[in-house]
Amino acid sequence: MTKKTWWKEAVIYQIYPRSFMDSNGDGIGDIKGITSRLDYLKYLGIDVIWLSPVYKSPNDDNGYDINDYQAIMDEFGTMEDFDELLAAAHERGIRIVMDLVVNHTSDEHKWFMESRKSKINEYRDYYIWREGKDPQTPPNNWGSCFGGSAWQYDQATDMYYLHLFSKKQPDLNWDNPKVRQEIFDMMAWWCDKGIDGFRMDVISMISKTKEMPDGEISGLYGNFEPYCVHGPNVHKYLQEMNEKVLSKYDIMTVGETSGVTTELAKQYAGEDTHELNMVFQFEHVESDGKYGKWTDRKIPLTTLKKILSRWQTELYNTAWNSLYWNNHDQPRAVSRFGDDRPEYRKISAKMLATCLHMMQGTPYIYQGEELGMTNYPFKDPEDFRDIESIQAYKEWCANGRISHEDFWPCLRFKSRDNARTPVQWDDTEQAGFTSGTPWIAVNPNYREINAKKETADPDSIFHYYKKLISLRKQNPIIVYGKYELLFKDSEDLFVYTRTLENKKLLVVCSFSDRETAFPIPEEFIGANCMISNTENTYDTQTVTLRPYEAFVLQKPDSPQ
Ligand code: TEU
Ligand code: CA
Repeated sequence: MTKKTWWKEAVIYQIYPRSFMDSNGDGIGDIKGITSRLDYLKYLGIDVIWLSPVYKSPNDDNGYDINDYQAIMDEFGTMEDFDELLAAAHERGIRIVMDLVVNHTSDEHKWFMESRKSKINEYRDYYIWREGKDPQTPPNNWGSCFGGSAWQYDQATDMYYLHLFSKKQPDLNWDNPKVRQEIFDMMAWWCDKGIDGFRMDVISMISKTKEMPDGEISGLYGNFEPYCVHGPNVHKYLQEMNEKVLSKYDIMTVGETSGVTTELAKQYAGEDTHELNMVFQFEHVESDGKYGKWTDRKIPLTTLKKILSRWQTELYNTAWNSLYWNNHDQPRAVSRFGDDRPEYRKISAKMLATCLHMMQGTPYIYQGEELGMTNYPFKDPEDFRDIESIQAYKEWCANGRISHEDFWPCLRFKSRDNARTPVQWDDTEQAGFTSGTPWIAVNPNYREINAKKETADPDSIFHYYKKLISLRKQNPIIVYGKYELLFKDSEDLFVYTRTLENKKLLVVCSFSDRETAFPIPEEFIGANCMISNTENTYDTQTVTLRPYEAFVLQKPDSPQ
């Protein structure tokens, strides 16, 4: 049986600090900005903030390249600002989970600056160095996630270092016990400060095979996955981390584990495996690619249902799910899985929220999702700030592999910058995000879509999220009930039940922009409606669902 824990019952809100709220007019979101909006988050009802990285960083990848794990990025403020944020959050009963980026550091981290100096430097073995095949050729054909080779030549010692992301993000060598101890000490330092957990960046990539052969070519480079993802010692290292740090504190952990299967998740996040509390799986956001991850098409509903349902049933009573539609690396949920045309944006955003929040797992809301924020209307590659989007355009398009016409719709649909435009607070200049010039453009729809308007309107997406969150607090069945999918072959409807003891819920979500007839299952006729995104009633045998309608029925308790 699933043990009851606070993090299973929690709702998490992700903040990408650069784009959340700017307090001093330099156009960049900051920690004081976050503190100033805690009452808004309290009102929404969330329990935990996942804070994307706020550490010192040269910002090659917006803070995911860290050069000091125990200091705050200048643009974001000071350690005093952070302490104030943590205290102010705790006062309101909100916990803070830090982003832990320890697969790699910045190349400007002191460990790396030492490491590259000489082959006998005491930090040499903190990173992964190899001889080239010959002076002009890297050790193998692996490509990095952001384009180009995964190896960077370094003149000082005439060797290459491994970087699975940008060349300013060298991979740490987790096989070196000193590296592990440094990381564990740093984690304990943050825990002693009183933080409430870690979201662990690409934690499935920390262990690499000793042999590093060429990978299977996909595109211009070889694939490193079989050698670097879910590598030989990853579970051993996480168990060590758990024993030395995590188990000593009442904190929560979530691993970012791209490529994870349900089988692997049972190990990473099993009830009794002593590694992590939960992982992020990627199947539902990585099954739509056309050119690598790039695409302009929607995942078919039957595929989406199959994936999410498998995670629901496979992890039941053995491991724990995380639930999300989007984050700082993904396009906006309503544009991707819903329908952001003006007449459908609001209703489809509420439908997606219903569909996700009624499943088993800990739901994550990405900043602005509760407002129904949409993708940005990018016009040309100059509009991008994100290293991944900029590099992808160069690698796929500029060299003529694919025409601009074919690639552009995919790039603008999937670009991570869709999620990174500033949170739209009100209808004033720059959406109230900054009094200066924002580091990335505000979505021009901010006069229509903003927090001021959403909080004022009781029928808004914001208030719908607020209601879903409070329903979770009142109904253990939403957290602990058993999931079952109905109508699996429907391309229009996502329907499932949740069952706990003598209680049962029916969740019906239309993913269609047309009306759909839905036969209410016998046992739910006359049931209570817990929540709905329309004015419809559900007491007849067949209901005609509006486009993107969603509702939840609660069967009256059966006699015991
Ligand atoms: O993302 C790593 C990851 O799994 C990638 O697939 C990611 O989705 C990327 O967008 C490739 O398409 C994490 C962070 O969330 C991301 O922001 C960082 O850029 C990356 O690690 C490196 O730290
Ligand atoms: Ca600022």
